[in-house]
Amino acid sequence: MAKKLVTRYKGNPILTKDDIPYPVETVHNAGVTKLNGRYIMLFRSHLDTGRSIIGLAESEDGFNFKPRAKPFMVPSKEGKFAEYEEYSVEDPRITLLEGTYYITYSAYSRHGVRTGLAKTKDFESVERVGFITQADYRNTVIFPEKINGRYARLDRPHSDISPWSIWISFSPDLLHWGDSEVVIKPERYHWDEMKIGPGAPPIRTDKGWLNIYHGVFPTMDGCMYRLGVALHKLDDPARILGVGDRWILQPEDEWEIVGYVHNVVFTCGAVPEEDGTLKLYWGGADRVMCGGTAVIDELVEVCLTNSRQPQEKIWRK
Ligand code: BMA
Repeated sequence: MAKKLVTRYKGNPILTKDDIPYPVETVHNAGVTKLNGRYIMLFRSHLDTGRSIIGLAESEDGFNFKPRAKPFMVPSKEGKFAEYEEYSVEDPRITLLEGTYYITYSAYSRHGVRTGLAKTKDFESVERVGFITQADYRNTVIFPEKINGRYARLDRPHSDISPWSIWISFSPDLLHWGDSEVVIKPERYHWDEMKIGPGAPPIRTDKGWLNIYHGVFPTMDGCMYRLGVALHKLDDPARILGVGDRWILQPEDEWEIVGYVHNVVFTCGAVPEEDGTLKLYWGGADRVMCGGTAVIDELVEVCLTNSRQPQEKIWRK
């Protein structure tokens, strides 16, 4: 059997709707970060309308989380934010950049889904910054530092004529983005052949930016969501050093196999630790939050020594 790259926390699931002090139907797809040594989790919850809001939970050890009494972000009632968040705010990702925590999230409305950007310094209050994509973009993750003087992000536009792929863009100010290029496409007849998208915000390692992404495979029984890894060049993240051939996590526990949407592990966050491990967080079957650990070097090694062959127009060297 292939080596297990992610060790599940024994107490999974780590957060469920029964823990939340206000009515929700699910707890899933959470971004996680650290503030003053404490772990902060922003999690998505479906309401019984089928729409989603974002809650906050805190932890000392990264696995035992206590939710706050009230949601952290609900669809805005103000101006353009009210218009474009009319239905839902979903799938938050958190990046600590120059002392501020930036939150990217999917904003759903009658106009489609686009990426919103919000910021906070303390997770007590939150300020909307703006929308940083047009419609039909999701899964936006911001790199935790400027690269060659510019901010960088990965995202995943929708497409009718190409499998949904991971793109990169750059910005002088986090609001205006451009120089976009496709960087990784799904590989045919592979575990992620149907579509891929960024998961956790990229993590800096000595050998490159570690990108933990999700990939989808269509089966006769619906889609299977798994997680994989890719490594981007440190000083030129539009270039890929390797894409792990194998998945690193797939639905195996019963709450990953059966839920609101069956057979889903979906990440929006991972926290690197000083000992060379990371804590990885994923939604199980769009219903509960799960956690685990991985050794960062092992994930990097999969990208470098067990990589897919570079293929023209699949990923760029
Ligand atoms: C994706 C997103 C995720 C969700 C996943 C599985 O398209 O909507 O939020 O976890 O599907 O349902």
